Parts: sequence; C-alpha cells; structure tokens
Amino acid sequence: MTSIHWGGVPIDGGERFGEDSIFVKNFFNKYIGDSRAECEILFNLEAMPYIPRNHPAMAYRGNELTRTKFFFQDSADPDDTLVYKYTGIQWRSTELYVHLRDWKNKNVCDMVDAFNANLSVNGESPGYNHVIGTKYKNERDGIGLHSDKTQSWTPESNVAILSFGADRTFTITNLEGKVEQTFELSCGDLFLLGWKDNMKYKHGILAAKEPCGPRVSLCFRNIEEIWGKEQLTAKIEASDRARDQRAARKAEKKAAAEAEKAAAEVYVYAAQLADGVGVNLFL
Ligand SMILES: O=C(O)CCC(=O)C(=O)O
Repeated sequence: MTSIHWGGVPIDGGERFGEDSIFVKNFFNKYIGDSRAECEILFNLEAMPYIPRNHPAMAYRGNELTRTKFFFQDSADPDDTLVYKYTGIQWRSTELYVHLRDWKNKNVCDMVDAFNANLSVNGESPGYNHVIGTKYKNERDGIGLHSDKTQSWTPESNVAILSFGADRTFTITNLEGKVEQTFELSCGDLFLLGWKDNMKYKHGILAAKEPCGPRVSLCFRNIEEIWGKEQLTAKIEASDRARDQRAARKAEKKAAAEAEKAAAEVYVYAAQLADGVGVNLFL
C-alpha cells in the first residue's frame, strides 16, 4: 500500500481507495487553511485568471465546455511552458497559461509550496508544478468520465484534487463505465488520485439533478514535458494549420457530396422526362 504522509506524519483520517488513492475530508482547513484564499478562488473571478468558456481556444472538438478553467504552470525558466497534454487539447490554450509565480494573487502559489514541502507519497515530494482550476457554475456543469492522460506527466506521479464551494459527487468507474465508488466532495476535501488507480479506473463529476451552487476544483499535477517559447509558438502555428487543413478537407467533402446529390436528382428528373412521366416543375 502506498504510504502518504503530511509533514512526516501519516495523513489522519483518510479513506483509502484502490491501490494508491486517498480521500481526505476537510483537508484544506486541517492542513493548509486560509478562508480568504478559499473565497477568492470561489467568488472573486477577478482574483483568478479564469478563461471564458466560449473562448475559441477552450472549445473541445468544436463544442463549448460545461465548465470554466484557468491554468497555472511553474516552470523554472519563465520563458518555458510545462504543457499538460490531454485529449482534444488545443495548443492555443497554452498561450492562456499563467506563470504561477507571476500571478498577482499568491493563494494557489502558497498551496503548491505547502503540498511540495509537506506531502510525501512513498517518501517523495509530489513536485507539483501545474494547476488547473475548474469552475462548475451549477449542477448542469460537469466533466465526463475519463482517465487523465499522463504522457506529459512525470512518470508515476499523482494528481491532487482540492474542492471548494458546493458539494459534488466524484464518480469512479471501471474502464467499461461500471460504477465502483462515489465520493461526496465538499468544500476543503482532497482526493489524491494515484497513477495506478488513474490507469485502472475512470473518474468524473457528472451533471446532477439536484440544484447546487458553484464549485471550484484545483488539480495539482507534476508535468515533465517542457516547451521553449519558439518551439511552442511553432507547434501552435503548425496545429492551427493542421486544423485549417482538416476544416478545408471537410468542406470539400461536403461540397462533393452535395454536388453528387444534385447530379443524382438531375439524373432522376431527366429519366422521368425520358419515360414521359409527368413532372411537375413547381414541386
Ligand atoms: O473537478 C474535479 O473534481 C475533477 C476534475 C478532473 O477530473 C480533471 O480536470 O481531469
């Protein structure tokens, strides 16, 4: 069983899940506590670099997300960017990353430092250097079942999910989608999802029926993949070109299908004329 400590002492009262995960109620108040930080994250949009969900770089496969996000990254060289690659990522979204140490409000910065100084998983600091804040404005917002994509992570690292605001259900299923367990995440709770359980299960915050207020989660990760400024700009431009080419191919295919359909209709019409079938030109 994975050992999980805070300040050298086993985390008190945590509920273990799977092989390497733990759920800790009221973690924030117990270990990090700062009610001002909590309020700023939740209610003061100006305090956090939220990106409007209708921003073109935030669309997922052409659709608006049912959540609003911000990104912090903590590269050693401020010109570099630590990129978390996930399915459907738009490379343009990396331009909206904010360097954790540059942001005017230090509350998330303090949390990263507290985690890295005090948390240990199997004797190692988590080394968090990337944070995604996600706001679910009401019960209709959510994130579907998925396993986090770990290709850009430091191998065998975990994700810490800290909750603020309204209670929401964190659903864990097997890879076929059968529910294994649900956890009610309340303000201040921590779910530490280990890399083994991330591979073995899916997780998500599914849209709920009961009305609820806003919830914000902070996901702390340890990202290994680092991009220099020029390299990242070239990648963004290449990905824009690839997207435009895909759109052009799609439009071409659509136009060809429409032309084929119109030609078929002309053919039927001509055949009807040849057969002497009455054709009503006004239909
Ligand atoms: O908001 C949460 O609790 C979960 C977020 C999540 O699963 C993700 O961003 O991958």
